[in-house]
Amino acid sequence: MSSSVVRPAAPDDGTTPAHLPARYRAISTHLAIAPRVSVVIPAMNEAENLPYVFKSLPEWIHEVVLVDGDSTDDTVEVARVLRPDVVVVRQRGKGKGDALITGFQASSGDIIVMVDADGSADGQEIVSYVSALVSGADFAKGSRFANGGGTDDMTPVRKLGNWALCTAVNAKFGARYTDLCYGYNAFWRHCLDEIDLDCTGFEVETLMNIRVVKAGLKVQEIPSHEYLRIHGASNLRAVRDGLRVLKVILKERSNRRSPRVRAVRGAGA
Ligand SMILES: Nc1nc2c(ncn2[C@@H]2O[C@H](COP(=O)(O)OP(=O)(O)OP(=O)(O)O)[C@@H](O)[C@H]2O)c(=O)[nH]1
Ligand SMILES: [Mg+2]
Repeated sequence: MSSSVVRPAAPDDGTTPAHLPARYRAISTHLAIAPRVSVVIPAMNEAENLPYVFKSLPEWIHEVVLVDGDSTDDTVEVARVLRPDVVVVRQRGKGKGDALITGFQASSGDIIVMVDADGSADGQEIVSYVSALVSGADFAKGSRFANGGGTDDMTPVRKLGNWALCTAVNAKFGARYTDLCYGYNAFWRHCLDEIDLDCTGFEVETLMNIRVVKAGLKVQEIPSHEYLRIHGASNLRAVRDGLRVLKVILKERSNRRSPRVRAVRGAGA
């Protein structure tokens, strides 16, 4: 049977195709989206890394929100030179968790992507996160240990710690995660109302991963590659921060909400 459907030709450049309303942004020749994407970047003394981070961000994002943690180098100045439209906010308290919560509140997009400022995340992966969200996931959770992911940055001890904590979260909360303490994630803004973040430090990703499960949100893991920090030293202290993560797991366990299990493809619960 012949079809009379006339299919629009795929556009061959990055502009909005003529047959789409102007609010759609072309992401590739095969994908256009209406939602606005905010990239939230916590940064503390990352001036030397920002050129690499900003360069890897796709041009179709709506805004970049940089949350400065009282940097003593030129982090803010460099960000403004690289991207004059950057939204710079100074965090109120201390710690990465506090910075991210501040940045989420300051952002205006429908989708929020969390990206570290140390050059370990490739901004070109954002399309994978956004694709998962526009096709039905509530929360797109990066994973270095899903097929296709990887890490150049984790020591064997940190891998072991992350695995043990991830196993505990899976057992206690009925998730099927392959990674836990990873900073590259994306989600629809409505998730913030459901997970009600209240933390300050590096335990923030764990808290998010637990609360999205408890809230019954659709989680899809996105394979992601973590590169080495380019310049500077890590702010993470494995034992101190590992214990903070463990504390969050125990606290969330004793403070259970009834989970509604709705898995999308891959991990999540
Ligand atoms: N604003 C702000 N940013 C922070 C703070 N602590 C860490 N960051 C940023 O959070 C991101 C992740 O911190 P890192 O020090 O790279 O820690 P990590 O990625 O968990 O650990 P490594 O794998 O060792 O790099 C980086 O962009 C830091 O600059 C903070 O207190 N305030
Ligand atoms: Mg890092």
